[in-house]
Amino acid sequence: MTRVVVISVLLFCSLADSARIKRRVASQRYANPSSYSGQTCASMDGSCVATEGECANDVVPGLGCNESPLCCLPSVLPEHIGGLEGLKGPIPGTMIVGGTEAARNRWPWQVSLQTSQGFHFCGGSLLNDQWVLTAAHCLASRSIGRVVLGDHDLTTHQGTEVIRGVSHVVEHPSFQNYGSYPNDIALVKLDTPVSFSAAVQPIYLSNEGDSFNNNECWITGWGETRNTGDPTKLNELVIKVIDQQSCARQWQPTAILNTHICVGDGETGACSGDSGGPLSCMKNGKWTLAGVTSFGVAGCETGGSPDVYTRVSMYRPWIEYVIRRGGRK
Ligand SMILES: [Ca+2]
Repeated sequence: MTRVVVISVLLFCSLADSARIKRRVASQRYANPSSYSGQTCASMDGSCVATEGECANDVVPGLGCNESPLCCLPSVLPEHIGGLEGLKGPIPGTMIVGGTEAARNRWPWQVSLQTSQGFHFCGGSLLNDQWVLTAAHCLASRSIGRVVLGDHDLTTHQGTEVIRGVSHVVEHPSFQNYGSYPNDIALVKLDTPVSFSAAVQPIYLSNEGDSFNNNECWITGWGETRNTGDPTKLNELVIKVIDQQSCARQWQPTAILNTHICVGDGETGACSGDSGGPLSCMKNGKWTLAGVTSFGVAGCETGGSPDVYTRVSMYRPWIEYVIRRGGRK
């Protein structure tokens, strides 16, 4: 147990080319309107929006929109993004060992929890227009000064960022900040709701009983890369969910609880600064939040010990209860 440390960061790993290209295509869909020939807003399950602000950075001007609407805002759900072969994504982030820099705003539910001075210390996931899910241990030693949504490069302003303060923080009442960090989950209520855009979208919450062992899953974050990448940019890693028994064997059997979900091989995965961020899995055609980054082995690049995430599906009743009560105790 002495090797257990809280993760506050993630790395990224290489993925199958096909998956990478597919995702890149999805994330590039706003960048090159001329490549949408033959597409309509409706065929992308999009909607025409009539105010210029809603179009910002989502430039698919007039695609299937008549008269006053300015642009089409395509659905961000990946199942609607087929048929755009030929678009090329950004150059892969070759500096990241086994991983890559995420395409901009590919993970629009990813948020950065920062101090009031703008120091990123943890990630989180947007659940609706005012609530973010993160890890309770993120809040044990720091308080959130601001929540940044819609970001990619923490060092530059790209125009998609949305910044909010915090009105409520609700840690799970049974969280323990030691051992294997049971119930490492917390909810953060933004001081004012956000509007959704291509860069800011919620992720579906997993249901009780959901399993993700055979799903496409990714982890993301601005955490340490151990000199394998640039942590000022959002990094991503496709990662395999490890079955509970194997994970318990590789850790200590008592360390892995049924409220945990394990991923990866320990060589690549989460690291300091990634804590609280999402394990996003494709389930029934929707990106679904399967886990919250909790802990791993110190040093991060340690084979044989999967990263351990809080299994979100086990907490759905608690999450709904807290949100329904608006954060009141
Ligand atoms: Ca930025």
